[in-house]
Amino acid sequence: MEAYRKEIEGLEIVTPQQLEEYRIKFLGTKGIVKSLFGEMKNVPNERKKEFGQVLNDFKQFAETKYETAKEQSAGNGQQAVEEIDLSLPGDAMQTGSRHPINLVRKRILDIFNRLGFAVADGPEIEDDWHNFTSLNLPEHHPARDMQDTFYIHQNPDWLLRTHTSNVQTREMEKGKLPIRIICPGRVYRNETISARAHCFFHQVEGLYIDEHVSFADLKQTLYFFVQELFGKDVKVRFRPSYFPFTEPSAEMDISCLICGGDGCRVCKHTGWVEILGCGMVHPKVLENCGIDSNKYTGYAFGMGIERIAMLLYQINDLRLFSENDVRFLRQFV
Ligand code: 2NL
Repeated sequence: MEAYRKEIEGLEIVTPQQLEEYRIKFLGTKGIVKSLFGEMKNVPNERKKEFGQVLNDFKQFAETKYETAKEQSAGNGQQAVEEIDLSLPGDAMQTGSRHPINLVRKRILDIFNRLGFAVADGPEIEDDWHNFTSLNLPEHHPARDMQDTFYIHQNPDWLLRTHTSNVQTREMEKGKLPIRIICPGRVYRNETISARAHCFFHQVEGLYIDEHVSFADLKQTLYFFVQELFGKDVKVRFRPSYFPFTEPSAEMDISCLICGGDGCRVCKHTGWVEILGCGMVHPKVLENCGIDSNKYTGYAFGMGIERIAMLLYQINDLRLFSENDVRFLRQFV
């Protein structure tokens, strides 16, 4: 016991691990104190009292050492806690950023809002009439092939809309004129996914119907729009085109933002980039939606938001918009 006392006195217990080792060695169920008590049975009866006292003293001694060391190491821990400076600034929270498609959509809508266009929306799951037939795209029309889409299994009349024109046909059917709306939304096409095509993308379409609406109104409105979006120096040109729902139809190009019209990869060395399609609403479309085409005329246009975002931010792969890679998304404010 004397030897153990010396050993204990000389021990330096600092870490919780050392404390636990000490406890197991001296005070544990198979520890030294326990085993010394086990010796009691070998002590003659007349000396048991004396031996018991010495043993109890030793036990007390060993326990005191444990308690003191425990308090000290707890004290060390306490000190460590107090060293944390609560007045320091915290870890910065990661804030998100807006998706480039949303940023561009907002810019487009803001411009048309200022021209008096109201935002309208409608269903992404649409029936054949509102997506195709009412827009002068009857069942076997070849232009339907270019807008091959996804059909809903349970009902062959239902499909994922291929453009946001369904919003406009629904608005026309309501019978309230004039109409001046801008329609943003997600649309679907059955396309093989690549850098330039995806099975879904985002569109903004506009529609203006009133008495005496002319192609000149269309040109001036779109010219104002691109000047607001791309800057006053932008040039425009209209090329004749074909859409089943407009007549006449045109595609609008702007002077290339990258090379200023000198020719580069973005404009394929033409100096021009296509940004939207447009035209005068086909009389048949007006009649399909219950509007008197002798009294009313209108223009319509449509553009892909991805395409405009790619031009504005010089993005060369459409897939980046839907991959949700934060290294890409973080770059837009
Ligand atoms: C494009 C071309 C266009 C329209 C969309 C439209 C809608 C109605 C009636 C007539 Cl309800 N036209 N929309 C017209 C011309 C072109 O979009 O390239 N979009 C990405």
